Amino acid sequence: MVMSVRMAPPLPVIFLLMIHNVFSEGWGVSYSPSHICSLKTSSVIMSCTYTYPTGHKIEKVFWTKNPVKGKETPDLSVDPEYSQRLQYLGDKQQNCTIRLSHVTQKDQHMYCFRFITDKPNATWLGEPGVNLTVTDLQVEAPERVTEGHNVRLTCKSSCTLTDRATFIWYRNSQQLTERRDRNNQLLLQSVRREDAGRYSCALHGHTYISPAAQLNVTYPPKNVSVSISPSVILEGDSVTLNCSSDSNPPAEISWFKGGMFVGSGRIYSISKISSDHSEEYKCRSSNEHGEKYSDAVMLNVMYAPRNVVVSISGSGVILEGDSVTLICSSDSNPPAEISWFKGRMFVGSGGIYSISNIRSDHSEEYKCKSKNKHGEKYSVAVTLNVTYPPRNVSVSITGSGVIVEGDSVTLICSSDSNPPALNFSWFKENQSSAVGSGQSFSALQSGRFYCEAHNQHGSQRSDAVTVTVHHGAGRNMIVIAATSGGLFITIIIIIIIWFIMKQRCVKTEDNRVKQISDPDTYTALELKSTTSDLYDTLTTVRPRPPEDS
Ligand SMILES: *[C@@H]1O[C@H](CO)[C@@H](O)[C@H](O)[C@H]1NC(C)=O
Ligand SMILES: *[C@@H]1O[C@H](CO)[C@@H](O)[C@H](O)[C@H]1NC(C)=O
Ligand SMILES: *[C@@H]1O[C@H](CO)[C@@H](O)[C@H](O)[C@H]1NC(C)=O
Ligand SMILES: *[C@@H]1O[C@H](CO)[C@@H](O)[C@H](O)[C@H]1NC(C)=O
Ligand SMILES: *[C@@H]1O[C@H](CO)[C@@H](O)[C@H](O)[C@H]1NC(C)=O
Ligand SMILES: *[C@@H]1O[C@H](CO)[C@@H](O)[C@H](O)[C@H]1NC(C)=O
Ligand SMILES: *[C@@H]1O[C@H](CO)[C@@H](O)[C@H](O)[C@H]1NC(C)=O
Ligand SMILES: *[C@@H]1O[C@H](CO)[C@@H](O)[C@H](O)[C@H]1NC(C)=O
Ligand SMILES: *[C@@H]1O[C@H](CO)[C@@H](O)[C@H](O)[C@H]1NC(C)=O
Ligand SMILES: CC(=O)N[C@H]1CO[C@H](CO)[C@@H](O)[C@@H]1O
Repeated sequence: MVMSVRMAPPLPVIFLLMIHNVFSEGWGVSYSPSHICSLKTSSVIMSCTYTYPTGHKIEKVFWTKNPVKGKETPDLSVDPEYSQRLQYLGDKQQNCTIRLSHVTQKDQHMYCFRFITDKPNATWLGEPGVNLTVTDLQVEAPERVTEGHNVRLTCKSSCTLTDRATFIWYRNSQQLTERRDRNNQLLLQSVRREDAGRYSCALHGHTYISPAAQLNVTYPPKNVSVSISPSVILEGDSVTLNCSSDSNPPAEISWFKGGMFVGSGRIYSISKISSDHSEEYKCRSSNEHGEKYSDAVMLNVMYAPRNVVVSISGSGVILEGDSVTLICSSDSNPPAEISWFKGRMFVGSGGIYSISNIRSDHSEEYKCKSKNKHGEKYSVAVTLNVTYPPRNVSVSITGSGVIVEGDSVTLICSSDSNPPALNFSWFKENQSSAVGSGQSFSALQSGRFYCEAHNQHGSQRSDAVTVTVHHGAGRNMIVIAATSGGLFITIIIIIIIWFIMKQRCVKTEDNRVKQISDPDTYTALELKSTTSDLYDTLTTVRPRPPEDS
């Protein structure tokens, strides 16, 4: 089957062949195109026509590769490397087209058509033949590109492909549909992070896909954030701050506490946290393209109440009848609940406790309790100092029990007030001007006397007491009686006392002073009719040892 011009042909034939290869009329093979650049694994059609002088009849046609003068030109259709892949599409008249499928780089040769006619020694080799070049595809891309820049990817072939098919691009095996630039180029404008990936290219209608090329998009840090663990921080806990950021290349992390650098590395740990750490922390993430700070985090350190203090609203003096507001302040996290206690009794809750129309009996200890889920604490108790003007002003008497003529009796003014009354005025009834001042007053004459106690909030006057100087039987007697029981009772008492004294004093000749200032005593006197008992009662009420003169 192998047809060849092995035997050395006679000179005229050689001449004919050689001459006719180039010049001979009627003999020829033409290839279109004569140079084919084909993609690896694809099928190549080598279009071919041939001519020969009339009268010849084609006996044999075949293709061979890389013919060498004087050497055998084997038929490719019997070459095991080709037999499965080669298909003669032509005929035995003029069309010598073939198809070679699944081409590889090994197929890069010069392919020539040869035919033999029925005339003796008439054989023709179409030289030069088809120069087949097989190429693969390579993605040409920069190793890395910075976000925002433009980048052009090229799908490279080693020769200009004869088949002007469209290029297709893949990123991470997903076909891209947009942004194709020129025929074999992919233009990525203003590259984003998402554009990073493995790029490969292919030709439309061909199964071959290029090896992938990695496009690395670098960018400054973004999404810088701090996570805190644990999420609820109790004083004394160990706390870990974790700075996460997205950047390429990976960022360097620095930590700042209230603007001051405190450390570096992605993790920042605080052991035994105190509430002093309740400051703002932030991290900075930086790489060669830029830096970015995280939002500041407020470490929220929880702690039990402390510094629990009661304060009284308004300043200065609390006057009876005022409204008073107590404020409980405390330091805690989370905020505490406040309860109020008067003595040991719960009286209310909330940060503010109000007492309207305060009375002096509110002068008790108040304290508040501050409580959150981490603990509780009581304030120091405060005592409300409720001031009020003098009240229950009364006159009592001291001095000797026996007064001779010319002696005096001392009257003492007492009162209940806050602050205590320091200013006293003494009056004699029916006299407009004061007859004395000071807490005690010496009365020298008969009359009805009363005192008036003052403090800065006001004054009050006492009931009047009656001082009576008796001149009788060589002795003087002063009887003082309060008038609160009424003039009538006083007169009766004076008469009774005078009667008793008269009976007793006949023997003793003593001058006696009786003083009665407690109204209750008069009630007792009224009920008792036995005269001797009455005197005992009086001395019991105001025990005062009799003094002999
Ligand atoms: C040769 O044959 C092929 C396949 O049948 C055909 O595609 C081609 O057009 C023919 N060439 C000519 C010049 O007729
Ligand atoms: C085939 O083409 C290639 C590329 O153009 C060239 O390098 C090579 O020399 C050619 N081969 C022949 C036999 O002409
Ligand atoms: C970064 O932030 C952007 C915008 O806030 C968001 O869409 C994206 O999911 C974030 N990326 C990461 C990894 O958190
Ligand atoms: C820090 O946070 C990142 C994600 O935000 C996480 O993957 C990583 O495990 C964390 N590191 C630690 C030590 O918690
Ligand atoms: C991208 O480039 C940066 C900088 O050269 C490098 O640190 C990083 O590892 C690269 N990333 C990938 C996925 O190749
Ligand atoms: C004042 O007097 C009234 C009645 O006389 C009495 O009920 C009250 O207890 C007295 N107050 C004081 C503080 O002594
Ligand atoms: C109460 O207040 C008054 C006036 O401010 C003052 O004179 C007095 O000493 C106070 N009493 C006490 C117990 O603090
Ligand atoms: C005592 O009270 C009287 C009467 O209100 C007043 O005139 C006097 O100035 C007061 N004296 C003192 C020392 O407060
Ligand atoms: C003194 O005054 C009282 C009332 O304040 C009155 O009842 C009495 O009659 C007066 N006595 C004299 C002597 O004026
Ligand atoms: C010169 C030469 O090779 N001539 C040959 C042509 O073909 C005939 C028959 O095939 C041969 O006998 C000749 O020798």
